[in-house]
Amino acid sequence: MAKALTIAGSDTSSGAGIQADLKTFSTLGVYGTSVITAITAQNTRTVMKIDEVDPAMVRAQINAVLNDISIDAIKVGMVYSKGIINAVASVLKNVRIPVILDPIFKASTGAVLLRNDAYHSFVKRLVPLASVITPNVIEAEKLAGMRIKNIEHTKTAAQKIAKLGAKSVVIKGGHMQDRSSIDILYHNKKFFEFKGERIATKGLHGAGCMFSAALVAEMAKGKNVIDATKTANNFVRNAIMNAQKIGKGLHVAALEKKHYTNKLLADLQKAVDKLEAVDGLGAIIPESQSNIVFAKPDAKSINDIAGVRGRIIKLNGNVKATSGVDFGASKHVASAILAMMQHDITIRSAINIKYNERIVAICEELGLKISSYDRRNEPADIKAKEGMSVKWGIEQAIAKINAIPDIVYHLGDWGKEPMILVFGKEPMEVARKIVAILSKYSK
Ligand code: PXL
Repeated sequence: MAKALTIAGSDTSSGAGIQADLKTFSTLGVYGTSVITAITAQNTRTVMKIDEVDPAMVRAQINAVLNDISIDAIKVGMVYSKGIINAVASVLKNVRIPVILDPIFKASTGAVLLRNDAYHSFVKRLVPLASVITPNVIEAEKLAGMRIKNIEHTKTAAQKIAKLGAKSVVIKGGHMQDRSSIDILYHNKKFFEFKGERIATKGLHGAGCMFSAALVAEMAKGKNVIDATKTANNFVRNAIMNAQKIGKGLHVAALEKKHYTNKLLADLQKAVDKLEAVDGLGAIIPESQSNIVFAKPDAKSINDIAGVRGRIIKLNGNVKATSGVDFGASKHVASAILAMMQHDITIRSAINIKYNERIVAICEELGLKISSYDRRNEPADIKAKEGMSVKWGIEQAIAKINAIPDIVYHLGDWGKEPMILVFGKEPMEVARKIVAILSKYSK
């Protein structure tokens, strides 16, 4: 098992710091060890008190771990004081394990997490030890000594930070004002961009810690910096989309899913969990990602149909739901189910997957009933009406074979990705069909 070490501060709210790091390591299948540099008393609203750990104790903790456990990658987060920085640097300068340095200067709630009189030591002693440094835009501005207003500035700042001695630099785009959020990696004198739609949040705690911890976990597993950054970017988008209000203040980036008391939502969530556990399922997820839905028996509108809030996305070859399940969370797949239920009230669940001829052939081999429609034949008045296309397509597919199909596909159209819909009576049945398809597909 890959093993990682985080050297960071404790956060009582567990949204950030050591606690977030360990949760992230576990979720990504890496064994996490931890060295505590400082103890904070904090909640989602404020940091009330910080006590630093005696530097000799920090050194002893690091040695205790490294002298026994073969660690594959190390994260350094909150270090707070000159004494702690010296303790950490003096041990790490003699180890040959990749160090991912997350410069923690201030908490999202404003508290100082690196003392002013420690900044110089941070730059001189820790930054040169970093295989990767992961500032957000605000931290990058301080490190590079310049303002960052756009991507070009970000790239210049990354080069300046590399000159301080960090081998690779990731500047996280989350604090920029653009519509999309772009993480920029500067590595081997080249730039790599990791882009995504900006996610609206109501003030967030912990996302930065999870990003660097995910990067550490992936590097511990042996991924290179580029692939690890891509996964970390994906992973944190998930955690942000799934942010939870756990206290009265900032929401926290979260990996935990809600437990559903509503039976229909719980059944759908169970199927989502099953899909997440299927190895290699990412291979049949379309570019525009997937959703799985489950309708109330008497569903009249998409608000009566539950789906994954966000999507089911490809992550590391497998899949991950970006959030929990809820009514009204799907538009397309839910519209397909509504159309289907007009013909057979028992068909209440569906998922969309990638189209290709091989998958259709496999469905045939499995004895599934298949139909299709051609989006290019769609009448203009239907195309013009939001949400009508899918209904029209399902009607066509049912009429074509004069029966209720298990599988409906279309070959796409201008700007529309070809797609397969897999139907069933309930989500677990749909999930079982997906597992059967994949097991033939990955042979
Ligand atoms: O989010 C940065 C951070 C890191 N480490 C600890 C923290 C915080 C933010 O509050 O408390 C311990």
